[in-house]
Amino acid sequence: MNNKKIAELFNEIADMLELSKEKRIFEIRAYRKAALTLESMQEDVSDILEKKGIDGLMDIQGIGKGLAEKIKEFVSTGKIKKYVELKKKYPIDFSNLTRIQGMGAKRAFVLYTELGVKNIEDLKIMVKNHKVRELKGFGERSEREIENGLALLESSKGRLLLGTALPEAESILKRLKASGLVEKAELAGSTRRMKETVGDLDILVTSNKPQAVMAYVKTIPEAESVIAQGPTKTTLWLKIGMSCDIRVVPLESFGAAMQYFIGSKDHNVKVRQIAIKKGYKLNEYGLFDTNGKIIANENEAEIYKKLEMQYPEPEMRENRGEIELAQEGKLPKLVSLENIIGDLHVHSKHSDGLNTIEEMVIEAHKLGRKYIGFTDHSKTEYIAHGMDEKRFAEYSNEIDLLNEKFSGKIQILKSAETDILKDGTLDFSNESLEKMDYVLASVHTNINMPKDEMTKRIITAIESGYVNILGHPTDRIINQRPPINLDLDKVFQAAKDNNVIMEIDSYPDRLDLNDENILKAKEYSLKFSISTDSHRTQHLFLMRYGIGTAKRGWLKKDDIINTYPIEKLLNTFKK
Ligand code: DGT
Ligand code: CA
Ligand code: CA
Ligand code: ZN
Repeated sequence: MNNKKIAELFNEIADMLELSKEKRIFEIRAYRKAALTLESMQEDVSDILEKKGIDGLMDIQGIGKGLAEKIKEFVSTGKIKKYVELKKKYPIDFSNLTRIQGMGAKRAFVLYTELGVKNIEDLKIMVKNHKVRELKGFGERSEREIENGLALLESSKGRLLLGTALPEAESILKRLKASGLVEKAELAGSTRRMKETVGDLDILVTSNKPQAVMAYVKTIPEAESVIAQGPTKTTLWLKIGMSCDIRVVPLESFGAAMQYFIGSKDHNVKVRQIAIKKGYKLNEYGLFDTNGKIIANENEAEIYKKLEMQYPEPEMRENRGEIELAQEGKLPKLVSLENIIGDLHVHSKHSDGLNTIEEMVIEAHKLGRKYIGFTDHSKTEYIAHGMDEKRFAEYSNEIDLLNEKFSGKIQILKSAETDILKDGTLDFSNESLEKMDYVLASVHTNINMPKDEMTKRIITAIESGYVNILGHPTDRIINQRPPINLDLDKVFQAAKDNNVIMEIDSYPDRLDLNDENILKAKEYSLKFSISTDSHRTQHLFLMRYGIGTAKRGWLKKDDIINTYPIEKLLNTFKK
């Protein structure tokens, strides 16, 4: 994918422009917006250029002539001249440094001019020697926060978001299938299990020309280099910054190979023990009896069947109790994307979204959604252009009018992502809250509170009698920001007592609640809302990541309120 790389360059150009004396706000914004668009685009810009030329690029919302030319420049030369020039002046690794929570381009620049910090490694040394705390505007607390940020970056090393890995894997699979060299091509590994972060991609294919497949995979545009190659396995280094194992396996043992390479390793170890207890042997070539006779190999489901187990969906395969359930025939029937008929966390231009309410509604309708709930931000989120009471009234009127216009097609629900303030009160008057079809409430500010205070703050909101859904309950950002300090048991109990629903935010760097917390919340018989937290039309497609997470948390259709028809949905909001 060129898109990711160009998005990264555009963001860095914006960083560097922010540092220049003449503040070109519009230019900076244009780069940032284009970067966001590129990140969420399905089609690679090189394909668009090939098919429709530069005009095709200019058809993309937020990309004008100047930026389209820069994209073209990158695709044909691998460089953007403007970036190279700016970089001479600012030889700083902004894209990694700004991944640290609270570190913008300006702070990174101060660290560079004062301490010569160019990259993460330099920063580590300066933090270790306590040089950062001595800088004006930093201090001991900032230094500690940077230290925590560095640790988080370290622990996530090399693991990319599922939202980056899955589209990349799909584009490689598509190419393989189109090559005419393979019969089957399937995704395995953690990506297939929809794990929130991915170490490397694992792809299995069958082919009667393994040599040709191995020669072909070296040439795909996603590949940067070849790490290792044998007669049936190639490991590529991909441009997006991760490796990819591609294996050619025999058609007759494809099922066994899938069972093995989907993993997880812990799941496999346990399944193999079950095979041994039955007097069998299980490996990536098949399930065999003591004489080496094949019991099952071509079909994955058949292997589980012969082991007297139900077939566990890949998302469940973590050895968290699914194997025992499969043996007892008690696996839950998991929710699927097709069950989802609405989306209850969507932003528009009324706060920090890119599109109008109507544009979002039209796209949701095309996706087959029966209802869509708007949740623009409240006033405390001033950076996100949050709404005060007056602007909420205007927004409310617009929703009423659009409901008439789209009547019979899709229902528009009125809500707001209402900040939970420091003391647990909500960021709208009761009068406005009462006008909403439901209230989504989230924590966005003062996120470093101690555990008991934070728990009390959220429980106060839950007990207000107004809150229906708790938005991204732990407020973590994967690889960037740890979860807030929360006694989840207390929060879940309060939510149960007050009929408050837990959100599963599908945005790939959130996935909040995560799989483990969903399993915990299930013990309290809570209900869930899987939402996209969309800020533009393309984000409405992110639902599948929330579904993957929900499946990893063993959720069924009935656990999830946005599978309900509208009447039942509105009933669940009644207090
Ligand atoms: P990742 O790449 O760290 O996100 O996680 P996975 O699960 O994709 O792990 P990976 O790529 O090392 O291996 C893919 C699958 O292959 C893994 O899920 C299970 C299987 N596998 C790998 N190594 C072993 C092993 O030593 N024993 C068993 N039973 N299975 C293994
Ligand atoms: Ca893997
Ligand atoms: Ca692997
Ligand atoms: Zn939010």
